[in-house]
Amino acid sequence: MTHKLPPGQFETEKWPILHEGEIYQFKENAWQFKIFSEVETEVILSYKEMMNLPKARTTIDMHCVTTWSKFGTTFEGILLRDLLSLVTVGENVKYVKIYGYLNDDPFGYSANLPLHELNGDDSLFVTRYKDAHHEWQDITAKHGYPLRFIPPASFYLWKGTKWATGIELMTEDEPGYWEERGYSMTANPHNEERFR
Ligand SMILES: Nc1nc2c(c(=O)[nH]1)N[C@H]1C(S)=C(S)[C@@H](COP(=O)(O)O)O[C@H]1N2
Ligand SMILES: [Mo]
Repeated sequence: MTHKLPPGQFETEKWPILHEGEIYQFKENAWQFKIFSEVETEVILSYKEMMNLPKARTTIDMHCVTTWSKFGTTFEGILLRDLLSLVTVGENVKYVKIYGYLNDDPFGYSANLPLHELNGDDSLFVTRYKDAHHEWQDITAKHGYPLRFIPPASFYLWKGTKWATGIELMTEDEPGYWEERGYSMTANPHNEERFR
């Protein structure tokens, strides 16, 4: 695999930790994941139902807007396209918003993304990872346990919602948490799309 360092980034072997609010404390009974809005019938999954879905593995480079890039982390998780196969997506849906916890609010954090760029093998809600310094292990609480979205490498990492709780299907692009605060809607690190 060829690793390309985007402009203005430096490579780190560590995996820094960045987020707003408290680290979410997982309680299985209270946890659920919702796929909603422009769908025929919305779906709510329990933790067990989520974990019983097929798992995929992919190696993805991460690029954080604070200028670090981490190459070659291998993730295991549930492909976004497999989750969307559980619903009938409205025909005019072009964008998604991926929600996660901010403190006690399960929908307090969000990030918007174009759906057509999330159909690949590099678009998954991860549960485990492995890198040069770690054997296979669960995603830690700080990185988003029990379920965390990792975006394709063509997006900055703020599009990777930790403590993920749902996918909203949308016909129009709508800003998420950081996008409302001035960050880029498209967020391609190779074009250095940091701000809007
Ligand atoms: N729920 C939630 N997800 C989040 C955030 C957050 O504040 N809350 N921060 C985002 C930002 S700005 C970054 S850079 C990455 C950092 O991921 P990491 O701490 O695993 O490196 O998480 C993203 N996902
Ligand atoms: Mo960030």
